[in-house]
Amino acid sequence: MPETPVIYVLNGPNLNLLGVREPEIYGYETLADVQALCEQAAEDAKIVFHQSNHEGQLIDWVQEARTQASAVVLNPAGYGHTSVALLDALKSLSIPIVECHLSNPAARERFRHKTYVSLVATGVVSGFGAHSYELAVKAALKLIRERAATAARSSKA
Ligand code: CA2
Repeated sequence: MPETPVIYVLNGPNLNLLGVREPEIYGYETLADVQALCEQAAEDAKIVFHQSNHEGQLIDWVQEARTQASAVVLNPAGYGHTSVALLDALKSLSIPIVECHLSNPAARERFRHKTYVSLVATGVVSGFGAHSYELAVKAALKLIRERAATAARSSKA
């Protein structure tokens, strides 16, 4: 684990439109507002925050997180419901993955009820708008600290 914990917060397609369209579903905060909330929630950890509309770019960042991050918070957006390739990339990680959604996909159309990401996520936060990200970053921090404590205990034993 890097000395300063690093949390990758990755955002999938169309989330660059946040706060601009469909505020009744996704809220009025922009993606820049969401980034600021994540940075506030991160305490001593560093946030690396990215958004892309391209599947391959998201996969490249997941692969980068293998060596650069202590945890990943991921809102895969539409790719969560479709991308086996993103799932395969996530499977290569041995750090916590927190899946995050602004809306509650389980309360929406049937095709949103399942994501591939959930198969490998440690946990999922959904339905709280931009606050979902704060909760997800807090959850990631807790998981990072628990892992560090476990590693310290086993190195003493
Ligand atoms: O609730 C979420 O965070 C979602 O991941 C958002 C995805 C959707 O496909 C998932 O089922 C649930 C859609 C992201 C689209 O973002 C927009 C934001 C503003 C305006 C239009 C789209």
